[in-house]
Amino acid sequence: MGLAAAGAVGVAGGAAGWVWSAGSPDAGFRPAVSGAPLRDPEVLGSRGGRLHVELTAAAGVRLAGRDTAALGFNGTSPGPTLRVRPGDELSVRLTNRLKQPTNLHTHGLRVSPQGNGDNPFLRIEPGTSFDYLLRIPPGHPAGTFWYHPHHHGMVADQLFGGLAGMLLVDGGPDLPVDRDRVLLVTDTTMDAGGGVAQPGRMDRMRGRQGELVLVNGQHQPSISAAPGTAQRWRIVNGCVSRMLPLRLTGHALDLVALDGAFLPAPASRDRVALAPGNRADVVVRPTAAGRFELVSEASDRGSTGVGGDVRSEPVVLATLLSAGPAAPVAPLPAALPAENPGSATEAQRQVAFTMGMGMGGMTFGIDGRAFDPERDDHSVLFGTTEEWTVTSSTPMAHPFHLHVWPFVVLATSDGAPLSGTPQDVVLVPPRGWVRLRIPFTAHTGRSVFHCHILDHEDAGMMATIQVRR
Ligand SMILES: [Cu+2]
Repeated sequence: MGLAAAGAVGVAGGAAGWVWSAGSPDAGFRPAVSGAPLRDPEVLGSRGGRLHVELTAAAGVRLAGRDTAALGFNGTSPGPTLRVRPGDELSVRLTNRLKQPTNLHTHGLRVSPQGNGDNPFLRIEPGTSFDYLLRIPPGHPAGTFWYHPHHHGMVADQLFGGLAGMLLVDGGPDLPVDRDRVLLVTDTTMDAGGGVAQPGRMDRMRGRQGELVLVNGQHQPSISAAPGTAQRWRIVNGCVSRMLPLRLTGHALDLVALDGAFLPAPASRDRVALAPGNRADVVVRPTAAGRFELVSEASDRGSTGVGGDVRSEPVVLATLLSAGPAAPVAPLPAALPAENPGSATEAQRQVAFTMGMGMGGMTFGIDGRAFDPERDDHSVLFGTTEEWTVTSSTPMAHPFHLHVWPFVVLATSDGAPLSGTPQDVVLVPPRGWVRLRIPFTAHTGRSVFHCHILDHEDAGMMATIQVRR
């Protein structure tokens, strides 16, 4: 066997000659490429009001410059970026070449959950295809969304495996930027041979965090931007469980949108914290040459309550390289087309849900019950507005996600800053609560709400909702 054939195995010199440490756990997975220029995933855009795409989910993608057994759509992780406009029809033929069932969720899109729409109850068997048809309403907000599988029980494994992609709705305001980029952040753990590691029981309890944090499938890519230029970065937290408290050294982050919804005006923030599922659109405007790091800072999601803190260490996601003479930056627009959050609307009903663990912390559920797709947990009259109080009865934070119907966060027990705009994921603090206003407009049908720590969702922290006329 020659060196080339040995591939990625580790090599150590010893008194007895060369010792191969193939596959030993401490050999680990090492990125072959780190710091390369950030690549955009392939873009598939709509024409004449239609976009038809074929997405094949299968194992075998390049990650961090290495061939791996990780999962992808059409041979890449992330999959292609889908670009549509309000009023478009998006048809997706999803082909499942995995060894287990899968399906597709268009995270954040305000589309029908019925039939072959954004239906989380569908089960696409291995070796079969399914035709989705997503009708984007004409009034749909322009913004940053994403797609990933949502087959209950396998969501965490399939996302950790690499199945995710960007979904952009165009038609927003022209921001004064030179580049519009997507940064889909995912994490995974690979063994030395490029296989995706299986998490242990405690990892599932905490919510697994991958050792390898990737941006568009790349390890610590570099992003070039000359002083005086501006870039829009659409950052998605596509991690199974990892919080991303983001900071860009030497810069403020000019936040323009959160969860696909524009803020009323750009907000200059030192730090933007994204829970799993959250998205932030920020404008980055270097004024001087330098090397700056986009960092996810240390975070603490509480503890499992059965021995085990839920923390993550700081990690560098990407590097901003700015070269050239210092130059001033163009101002951002003073106002953005934020939706009216409907503050005048009185909620017709007050509702409370509790995200919790039972049986000594070994089971996950909502209101003490594990997910049952056959059971109707909450029924809503179409066109009404509800005020929900969602509580975590555990010493752990849980990111709450509702499909199809976005909410406005009215208050949180930890006093986190409020966006005032519609969002679809909000972090419920450990033993804390959030209060949400949810207008159930635009769509009827049956869908789900759940914890976006996807190990918790797979373990049962999900419930059904039915919106009917
Ligand atoms: Cu959770």
